[in-house]
Amino acid sequence: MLVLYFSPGSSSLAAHIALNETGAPFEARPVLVATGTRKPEFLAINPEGKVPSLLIDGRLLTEVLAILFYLGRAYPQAKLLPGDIEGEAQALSWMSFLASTVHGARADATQGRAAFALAAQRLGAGEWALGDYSVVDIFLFRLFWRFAARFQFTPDEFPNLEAHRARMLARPAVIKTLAVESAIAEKAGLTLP
Ligand SMILES: N[C@@H](CCC(=O)N[C@@H](CS)C(=O)NCC(=O)O)C(=O)O
Repeated sequence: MLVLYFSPGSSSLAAHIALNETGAPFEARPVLVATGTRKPEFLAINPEGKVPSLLIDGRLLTEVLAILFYLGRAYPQAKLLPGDIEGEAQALSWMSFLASTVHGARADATQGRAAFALAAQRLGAGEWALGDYSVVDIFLFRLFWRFAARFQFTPDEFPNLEAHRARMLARPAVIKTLAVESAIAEKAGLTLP
């Protein structure tokens, strides 16, 4: 049994999309950043007070990178990770870069631009980060979707990241996840992204 604790539009969006991509049954439990994540009930589940938090048969798994890796490996039929060791290592390299360099630059527009310039360079002219669609694309999408809006990137700044975001927004799992999260955000008076 999988349970995902998420807050609309936050880091947990990547895990939520990946779960919908796998087709696995899961329960999604909303917990709003900064209010819900600091409540004792949630800290009893994850003392770090962060989303995403995934329970796998009651066992806690945290960190976007680890959850995406787990889902990619646990549901191979969804083809969210390459099947060879070098491909998997490339996925971990990309996701480590996204979790540290890109997510780490979220508080500052200048650093954010520099980080996304590196991400754009990594992506290059390809449709997907690793050639075929993978969890890396989900992670990259969530960060660009959120921070392009926050930093007010113009459409010509990162054309390949814009095109990647458009490809992602056409995927049924992304459409479904954003519909669920937008409805919860609206009720809470939040706007996405
Ligand atoms: N390194 C963590 C970062 C997760 C994170 O920063 N989550 C934020 C939302 S984007 C959060 O839960 N904040 C709630 C809080 O600090 O109270 C990961 O990759 O999962």
